[in-house]
Amino acid sequence: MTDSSSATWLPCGRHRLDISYPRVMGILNVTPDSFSDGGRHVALDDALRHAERMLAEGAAIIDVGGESTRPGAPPVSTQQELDRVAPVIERLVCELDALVSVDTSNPRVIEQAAQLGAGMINDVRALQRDGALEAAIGAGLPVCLMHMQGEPQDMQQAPRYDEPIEDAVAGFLAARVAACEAAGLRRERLLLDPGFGFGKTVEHNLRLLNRMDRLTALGLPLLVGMSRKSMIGKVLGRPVEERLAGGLALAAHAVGRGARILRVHDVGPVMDAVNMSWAVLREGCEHD
Ligand code: 7PM
Repeated sequence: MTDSSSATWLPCGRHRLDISYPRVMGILNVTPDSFSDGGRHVALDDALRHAERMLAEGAAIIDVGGESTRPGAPPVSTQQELDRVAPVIERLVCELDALVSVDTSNPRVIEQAAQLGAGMINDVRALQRDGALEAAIGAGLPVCLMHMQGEPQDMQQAPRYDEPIEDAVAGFLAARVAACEAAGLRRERLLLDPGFGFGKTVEHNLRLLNRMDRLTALGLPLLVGMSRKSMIGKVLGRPVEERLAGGLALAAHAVGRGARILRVHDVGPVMDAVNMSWAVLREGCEHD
């Protein structure tokens, strides 16, 4: 898996990322509820320390998000979002030389993050906000396009689909890829994400995971985020702090179904699950 002759490099600004094997993206939330409230600098230092630990545990990417996409969360202003993410991105890039992804839908945040040295854009709204597509083209960075039905405020109020969920998600993502390409965003810069938990019941999520072949068929690398999500809570009856083992099972499954980037909280344990699952997959291929 470290054979450089089979490497698939994703150019990410000052970095490049080999996605010929599954990689782990560590989640760094910088919403006010996420780190200690002992003043801005304490919170910033805590965030940096946490990122450093995730990198030491094997994370290839740190995903910095300042807008809570929690169901029911209030929207944040551009200035608020910038105030939260900009200092963190700056220090992650300068002090840790980290490959930083920015979890945002806001065109101003996309621009600013790219200027500060971020290497990837992660947009749960798939660049559908006014100006986001143009900002992403200007940034020249890879973009993760995620499927969401509805908006965080209402997406979990009895989500339903008129067709099989995998058709709805694949159709949406294919249309977003087409729109991005038509606007001048190169296909090689795109990643796709089914958006687990974003306007989906637990049954939708489980089916989507089983039918990920419908998404890999689109020919772009897949990113998935299931870490600590309520689909684990609902199946196992576990509160959020007891969802690690369930998340590891899902991570292993996602690798088996073709995911190339896993967005997670618990980097160390997930690295083991991912690498073990990948070892089985590779061994299988030797006999093809
Ligand atoms: C509360 C509920 C807080 C849900 C945070 C969340 C994804 C993402 C998020 C994902 C991509 C979380 C989510 N989830 N970006 N951002 N894919 N690309 O659990 O699944 O982290 S926020």
